[in-house]
Amino acid sequence: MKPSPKKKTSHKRKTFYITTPIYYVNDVPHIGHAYTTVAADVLARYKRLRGYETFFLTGTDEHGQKVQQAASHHGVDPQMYADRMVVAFKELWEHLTISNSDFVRTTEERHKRVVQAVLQKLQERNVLYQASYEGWYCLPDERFWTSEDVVDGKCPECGRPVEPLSESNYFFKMSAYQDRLKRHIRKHPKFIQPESRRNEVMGFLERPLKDLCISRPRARLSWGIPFPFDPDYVTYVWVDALVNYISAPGYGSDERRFKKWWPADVHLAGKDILTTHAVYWSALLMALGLELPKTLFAHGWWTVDGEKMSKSRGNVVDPNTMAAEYGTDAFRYFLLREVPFGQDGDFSKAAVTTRYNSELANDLGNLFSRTLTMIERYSGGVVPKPHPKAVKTDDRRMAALAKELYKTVGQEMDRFAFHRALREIWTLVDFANRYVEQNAPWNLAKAPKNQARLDTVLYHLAETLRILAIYLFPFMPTTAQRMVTEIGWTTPLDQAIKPMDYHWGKLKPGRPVQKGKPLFPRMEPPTGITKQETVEAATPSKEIRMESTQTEPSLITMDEFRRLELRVGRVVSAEKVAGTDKLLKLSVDIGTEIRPVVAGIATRYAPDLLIGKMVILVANLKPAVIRGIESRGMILAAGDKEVEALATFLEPVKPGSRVK
Ligand code: ME8
Repeated sequence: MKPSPKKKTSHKRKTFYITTPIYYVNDVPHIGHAYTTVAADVLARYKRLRGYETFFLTGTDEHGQKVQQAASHHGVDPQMYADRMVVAFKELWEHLTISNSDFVRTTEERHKRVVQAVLQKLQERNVLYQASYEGWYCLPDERFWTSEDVVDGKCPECGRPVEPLSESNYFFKMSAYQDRLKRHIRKHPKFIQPESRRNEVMGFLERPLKDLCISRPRARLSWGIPFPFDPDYVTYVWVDALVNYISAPGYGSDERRFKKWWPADVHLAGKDILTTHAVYWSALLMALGLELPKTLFAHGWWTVDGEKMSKSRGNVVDPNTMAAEYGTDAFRYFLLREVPFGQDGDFSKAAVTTRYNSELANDLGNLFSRTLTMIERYSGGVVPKPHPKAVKTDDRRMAALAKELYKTVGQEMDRFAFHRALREIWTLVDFANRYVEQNAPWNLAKAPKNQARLDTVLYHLAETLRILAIYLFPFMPTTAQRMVTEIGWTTPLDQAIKPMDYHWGKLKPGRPVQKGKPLFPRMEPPTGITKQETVEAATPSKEIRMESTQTEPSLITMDEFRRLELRVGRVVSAEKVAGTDKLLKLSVDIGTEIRPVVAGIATRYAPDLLIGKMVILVANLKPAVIRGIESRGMILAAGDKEVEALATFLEPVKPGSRVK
């Protein structure tokens, strides 16, 4: 008998490489820069927690006309100016607890060498040529435009005036890659995200692609990386900048390291630099014979109080000030919770305060401090032991919800839907808050016979908070670490934690808890917000809350109500679900999509009667599988036991309209 071949097991760790744009140093960073970098940090931390070895790159773009001009305006040479400005970026990333693995500056030798090697390679591969360029130049954007591009003498991208220009330059044969790039985008739906941006790039590629001018005569612009084979020219700042994504992980200097990280998993950027990344960078990579990044995600744009952010308007928001005022974690949370990633958003202090008070101070902070106070009061300050016989259905439900988060939060994070991931996490926060009210530990504490139940309830709360902290960590690292430490679980969350640690029951009874200062002390609304607007977020003192819940019916806040997404739907099809008398399977048009919904209304309505009816759909209800059919939402109907009437509208309404 032949010996069976030894099984080869691979111990290669999963890797994740994520980048931000490298930011121009001509000015100090603002919330736009903070946004991209915080988002990248959240993804990097999330991947690390899930066991990925992660390379997270950010840096600064230091060459080019913009920086040269800013330096001369300040009367210093560009390198000195860049050295000074880079400090503001590095300090901000520290202030915002950004966990980047590397910080690349385009003026570093390690980067300049690679840019020159890239140019040399392009020259050898015969994809460069010299030609005279007649066109228009947008000075602030450093972009050439043709006469067809220019709109009324203005830059088509930023709307500022352009200047005529004619000079000899080097061109990259970008047009040669047009068809290949289109094929690549079609074949890889995840390459450019969100989908609207992908369509935008495909639209752009419908027109013939022009070759790219990649040099600047040194006589006109000295602040750049010289061409290795023609010292009269420096490299166009965009080519210089894009190369950072390969120079930092070792292209041309450390092939093993480079192979480990490239292709990048995600390039994050704002929608302003979509074309340079999706088209220029892709074509350059193809010319170099390198793989394209797996995903390029272009997020939306922040305005401030409804206006474009600009120095001249004086409304530029300093992220340092925001972090100092609200706390770094609350600021990070707000940026990712407020706006669906990919869409534009508006920043206002009123919006930050409202979310801070209602979601962080009230929902999360209060849950945490109440739990610790109760453990101190009723369990001698140590994590109590749950008693299997005292476990009730609600406890199991809470544990099941905590378990589900691994999948639901993971799915949303992998789709870059940070706001939805947070919404998933908040389903557990909300559940736990209701659980406190319903189980009223302060009542249980009144009779010694309830001790087993009291211990079990408090354990379930503490364990829920431990698990919540793991999921919150990528968003609010300092708070989450404090939470687990105060609750007696000393695992450092900034490393890959063991898969078991996500499981229910890892918190050891008997460990002392340590209650610190409130996680999120309440904030006064900024001047200009009325009391009315924040009254729903106001919390009475802990004692009053504990006592009052014994007599008050369970009231919800306006904010809790607003979390319900109710939409107008039109029933487009209805059929009985086989094997039951009660259920109908409906397809409901909500404007943007058709939702499958399983509804228990079959005893009241025949399917045909419902076609075309307008209904109210709870659109943000967690999907459920009922009798093997996925149900994505719930329709509203009246009736105490049996359904008596469907809720509908007096006037005609469009499917998808919000019901409020
Ligand atoms: O473009 N809203 O650098 P940059 C959201 N050096 N994000 C914003 C924003 C806003 N209002 N303002 C800026 C450059 N950003 C080049 C990049 S990469 C190879 C070279 C963010 O300093 C967003 O990520 O102008 C945007 O893409 C980036 O800052 C532009 O930074």
